[in-house]
Amino acid sequence: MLELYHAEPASNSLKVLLCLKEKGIDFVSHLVNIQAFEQHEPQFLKINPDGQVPVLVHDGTVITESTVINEYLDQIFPSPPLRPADPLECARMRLFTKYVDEYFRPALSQIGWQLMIHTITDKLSREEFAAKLARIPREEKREKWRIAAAQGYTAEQMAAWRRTLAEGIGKMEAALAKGPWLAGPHYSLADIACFAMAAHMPGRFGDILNETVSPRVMDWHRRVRARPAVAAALAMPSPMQAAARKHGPAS
Ligand SMILES: N[C@@H](CCC(=O)N[C@@H](CS)C(=O)NCC(=O)O)C(=O)O
Repeated sequence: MLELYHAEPASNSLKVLLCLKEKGIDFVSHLVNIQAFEQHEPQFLKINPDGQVPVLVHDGTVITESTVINEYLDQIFPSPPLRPADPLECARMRLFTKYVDEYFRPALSQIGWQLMIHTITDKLSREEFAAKLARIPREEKREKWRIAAAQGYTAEQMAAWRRTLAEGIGKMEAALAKGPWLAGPHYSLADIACFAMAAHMPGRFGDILNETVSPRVMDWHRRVRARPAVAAALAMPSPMQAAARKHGPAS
């Protein structure tokens, strides 16, 4: 049996949902409301001591990290393949998934967090928030929550993260000049990783992602969005949808 612990259909959770839906795999969905700090509850920390989603549980075995989960799923359920058989195409796929994990997603996350955090923390007293912070297992996550809720990030930091997003979109634009999908001729985990991050970007980051600056990425975005698996993943229910629609994804 496959179980997925996930949050809103965006970002890292969307990455795994897109893979599961593309392969038509049945799974039990456990929604984790990260706005309500459910990811830091003792019962969730027993499943993932890092206190973050997504988490896949396959026949009782826990697998964490969205990119690792997707590669695992592609090995266990090889049809349709989402890792190219051609070694060079596969290397291109991995360069995108690595870039997303190391640069693109952290930048997007910090910006989204800053925009979203007060809708969560304003409902809490100082003491309640301090208690929530103390339960966060990962130092970088604790800092992210703390800084965004307190003084917020500086304009320079926010500008640097926006430059990273523009750089990532530039890499995608360049790749799409060479083929229909990011790694080449086949839809792959590279497209899934990048779309999971860029799904909500048109409009919200209109200066970075638009028909003039990144026409190929805009066209790719429409083609990915038109896939039935993608529509199904985006339609997954979420306790965070209302807030995400208003403020952008926070993760
Ligand atoms: N590298 C991890 C990152 C997971 C992650 O940051 N997940 C976010 C949601 S997209 C989370 O659980 N955040 C909870 C928190 O910050 O407290 C992955 O790719 O799975």
